[in-house]
Amino acid sequence: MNLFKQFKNGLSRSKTGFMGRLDHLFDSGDIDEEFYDELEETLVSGDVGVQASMKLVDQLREEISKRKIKDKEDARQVLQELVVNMISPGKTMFTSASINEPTVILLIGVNGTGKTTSAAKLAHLYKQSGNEVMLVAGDTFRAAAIEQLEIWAERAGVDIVKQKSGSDSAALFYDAINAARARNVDVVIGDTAGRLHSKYNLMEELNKIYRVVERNLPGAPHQVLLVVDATTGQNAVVQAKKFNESMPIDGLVLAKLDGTARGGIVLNIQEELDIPVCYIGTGEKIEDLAPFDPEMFSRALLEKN
Ligand SMILES: Nc1nc2c(ncn2[C@@H]2O[C@H](COP(=O)(O)OP(=O)(O)OP(=O)(O)O)[C@@H](O)[C@H]2O)c(=O)[nH]1
Ligand SMILES: [Mg+2]
Repeated sequence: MNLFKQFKNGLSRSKTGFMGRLDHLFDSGDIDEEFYDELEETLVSGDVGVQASMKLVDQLREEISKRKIKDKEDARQVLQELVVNMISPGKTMFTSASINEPTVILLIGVNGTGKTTSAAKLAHLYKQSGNEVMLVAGDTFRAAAIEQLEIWAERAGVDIVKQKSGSDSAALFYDAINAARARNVDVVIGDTAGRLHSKYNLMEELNKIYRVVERNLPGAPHQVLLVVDATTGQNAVVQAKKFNESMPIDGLVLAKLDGTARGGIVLNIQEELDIPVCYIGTGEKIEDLAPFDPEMFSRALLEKN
């Protein structure tokens, strides 16, 4: 199945409500105040968020009047364009400016969002494009987490740096950077333990990892990716806010977009926090990660079913 289809399926399964309402809205009737009101409501119901929904509807109103649009299908097209414009795609295949130092990428997020799987997928992606890659088993809380990443490292055919469970994650990252230097590794991809954004101590630990990495390698971590479960919707905004306080987030990995995904959240996070989506996860296999494409996203979300 191609990526667009996968994407569209993931979004629409969730959105029988949202997408059905959109279709209904754009299929008949006039472009009048009622239409704009209902559109705003529909967008909010699709997790787009109040702020982003209002902005989109205002912009749509303006464009429709400027371009003298009468046809609803044309209006739908304009809305698609506006959604694309609202989203700035995040950086993918990140490499640091220095060729002599490794690029460090960290994956963070709440429990079970898909961090470990995404770390493995990223390792695969970077390796495929010719980089020397090292995975770091930064989730030192559970032995099973370390084993899980070991299996992935083997599948991806990349190095892994680990410590026994219970050891200090920040110290492991410090050592991993040294090991990466010694082995001429291009990209270090760090898994971390899942943590609830409301748990102060756990968030402090994340901040410690950040500081220790930066101390060993100024400028690092070069990319901090928050892994968000696309099926959870609204809560992702709160997570992003909280995690961003412990470690500045550069972008999101929207995992499980093949499931019953709530795609509107992309716009919500973009508008509220100005954090771009870098990658989307579309399955459980190592190759099921793709750079986020705003145009494709907009089409999948808004195109007529
Ligand atoms: N369908 C689907 N499943 C995914 C995707 N990404 C991860 N998963 C599944 O989600 C579950 C959790 O994934 P993990 O990578 O272990 O999540 P985690 O964030 O590392 O979890 P913790 O370490 O416990 O916090 C696993 O069963 C994965 O196979 C995805 O893009 N699509
Ligand atoms: Mg994990």
